[in-house]
Amino acid sequence: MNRSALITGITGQDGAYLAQLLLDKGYEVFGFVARRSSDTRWRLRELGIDSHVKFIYGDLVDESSIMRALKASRATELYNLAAQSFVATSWDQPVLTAEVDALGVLKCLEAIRELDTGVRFYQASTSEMFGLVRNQQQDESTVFHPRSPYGVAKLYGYWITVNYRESFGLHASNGILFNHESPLRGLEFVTRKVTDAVARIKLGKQTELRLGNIDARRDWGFAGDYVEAMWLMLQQDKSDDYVVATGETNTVRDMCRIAFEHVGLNLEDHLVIDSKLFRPAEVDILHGNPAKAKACLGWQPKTGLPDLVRMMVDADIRRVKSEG
Ligand code: NAP
Ligand code: G4F
Repeated sequence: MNRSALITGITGQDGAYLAQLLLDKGYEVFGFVARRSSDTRWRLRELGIDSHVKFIYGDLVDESSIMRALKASRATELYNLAAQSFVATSWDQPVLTAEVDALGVLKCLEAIRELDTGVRFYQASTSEMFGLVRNQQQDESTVFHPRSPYGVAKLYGYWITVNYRESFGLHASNGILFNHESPLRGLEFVTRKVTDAVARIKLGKQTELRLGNIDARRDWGFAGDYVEAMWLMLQQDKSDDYVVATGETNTVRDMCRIAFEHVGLNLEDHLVIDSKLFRPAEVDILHGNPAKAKACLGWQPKTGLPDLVRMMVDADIRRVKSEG
């Protein structure tokens, strides 16, 4: 059977790994890409798949472009990964964040409803929706209390996906993914900021690393493992919502230590705490319980934090060396 998928956010970290996974499975992969003034396809090139993806220009704020992309691609699966995904930016651009991360989801669902061709839908929901958590592991029944305009916008995306499933019988699933990282992570996120800095310090190109709240705890997994869970959700007879996490939680400080120790450096010699990098409201701890995804999807995380961090540091050392 010929299978085709349309991926919004294909130029992002998850989009690149998901495109690679689907191409490996024999899918025809269409990438829904926003027009930008400079090149955004470096991740697809790093994975060697740029020329295998068929690109369609569009933007999540423009419903007509989503409709056109669905028609042109004849996709049977739509993965909505596009978002303003950086939490800190959501306090500076809350309206844009809501337009893309909340209403953008509704626009995808409306396009699917209108076309009525049975397209299966994946929504990139997030553990940021849990926000102010009590002291237990978060699962699909945990109460939401988002702490940022990003988390609030994503919560709308989550509920409108549930609502269109219940109202119109769409095959629409939410993956509630905890933080996941990789060598393709954007430099603004803390793990990649740290591994890039470690590489530069090791190679004599930088001396300090400025961070905000290093006591925050996150449940960090590898993006390459997590895109498999996205695909599995759309292969189920019934759509549903799933937490995807490792079940382990560590502080930013723990993560930094692994990165510095990997290259024989001492974190305390280089770390500067900068109060400007603290957020107006913080998510202090995220700790997921992926039992449902394990039981129903047969999904397992394969990469632990130490291996993930070492993989990222090694990739950044190679990159920084190649800069000359
Ligand atoms: P990312 O690297 O920041 O990628 C975001 C993607 O969205 C990029 O391709 C970007 O395109 C695209 N995009 C942004 N605004 C758009 C618009 N208006 N129209 C069309 N495309 C637009 O994010 P990621 O880490 O891969 O995450 C993928 C999704 O999962 C996001 O929805 C994120 O919120 C969610 N999520 C991520 C994590 C995580 O830990 N990574 C955890 C839970 C949920 P450009 O390249 O042109 O900017
Ligand atoms: O790496 P972060 O920016 O990721 P955050 O805010 O947890 O969001 C990521 O994961 C979410 C899933 O839970 C996604 F939905 C979202 O799209 C994104 O992918 O920050 C992690 C922690 C925070 O507590 C932050 O305050 O690291 C802390 N931190 C400390 N210093 C820093 C820094 N974060 C960044 N980005 N930069 C710092 O200098």
